[in-house]
Amino acid sequence: MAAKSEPASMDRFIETLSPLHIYPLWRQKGLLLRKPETKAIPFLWRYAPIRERLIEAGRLISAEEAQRRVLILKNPGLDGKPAATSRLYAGLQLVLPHEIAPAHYHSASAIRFVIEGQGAFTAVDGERALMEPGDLVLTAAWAVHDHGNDTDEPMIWLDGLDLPLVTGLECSFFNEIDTPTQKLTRPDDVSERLYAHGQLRPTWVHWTKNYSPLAKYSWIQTESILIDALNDGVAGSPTDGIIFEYSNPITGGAVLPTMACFAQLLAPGLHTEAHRHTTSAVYHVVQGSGTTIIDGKPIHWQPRDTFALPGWAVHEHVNSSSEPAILFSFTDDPTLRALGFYQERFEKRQG
Ligand code: GTQ
Repeated sequence: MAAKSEPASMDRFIETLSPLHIYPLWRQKGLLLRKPETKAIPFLWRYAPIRERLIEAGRLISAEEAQRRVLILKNPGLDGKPAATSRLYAGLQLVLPHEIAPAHYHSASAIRFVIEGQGAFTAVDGERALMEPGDLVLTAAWAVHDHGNDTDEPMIWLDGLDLPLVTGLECSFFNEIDTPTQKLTRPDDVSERLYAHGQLRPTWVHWTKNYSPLAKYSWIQTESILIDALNDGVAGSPTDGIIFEYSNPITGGAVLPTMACFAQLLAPGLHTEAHRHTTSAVYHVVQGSGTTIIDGKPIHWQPRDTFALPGWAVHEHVNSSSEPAILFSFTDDPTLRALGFYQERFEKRQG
């Protein structure tokens, strides 16, 4: 009878393979996993202590010298990698009064969600987007962008980038341009006036780029959409409450090819159903307080905190307060959907 290989002879066999740089698939660990695994952990970054360090960084280095004065939110599970989840980067950026963060471009795509300050700008595609708290500003891959603050107050925002994905795919490019600021070719906030209403398309613009032509999604509009839905008694999604995706007004799809953005309102007393999806997310608290239970770990959040949801982690949101809570989030959803890797499962609630 043909016996199975003896373990000892198998081990001897395997030893002969390494000089040839080959290895048996049947012994390979961590390759054909039955379900997604990640080293990223559910984690919350409180705003106040980070803000303090950011202001201190403002005394130590200029925006110009730093290029971008950013404190990166590093997920403690990811061995010091500059990443909030295994595919998403997040950071808090400070631009002090009368500073410039010089013009550059890169193959990574970025979103900015404004936390503090009023009236600083991001220039992108020849247009300045003037930034107010809660505004979402896009700077897509390859688009030249610079930031500036002509006001007398510091400006702080959350940066979200697809950098771990881009570097993981070994496709990172980065360049400065010759001048600290880009040439402005269009009026401030013009894309908002052309596209923010969503339903009337300017027919003379032939937008063929793979990202939204709308540079800024203003908080005034986003907030009133959420509050109107609450007042209309809309229940929204069982797992996310009243949740809207920021969309590309041309395609109706995600704002960027690699990242999607969402604004959601959790009504007072809401405890959502639990689910998990392959996408990972970074959440930022705009208003209210609550708890998101992630893989059994309660993450208690307050305004201006930021927290990470690793891919495939079971989660549910709880707003036990008597006020509505509002969360902004960005995810890697378009990347996973484009590749056919999007999966979602409904789960039993953990709390
Ligand atoms: O503002 O362009 O947090 O290029 C990381 C890389 C911000 C930016 C970051 C960047 C930027």
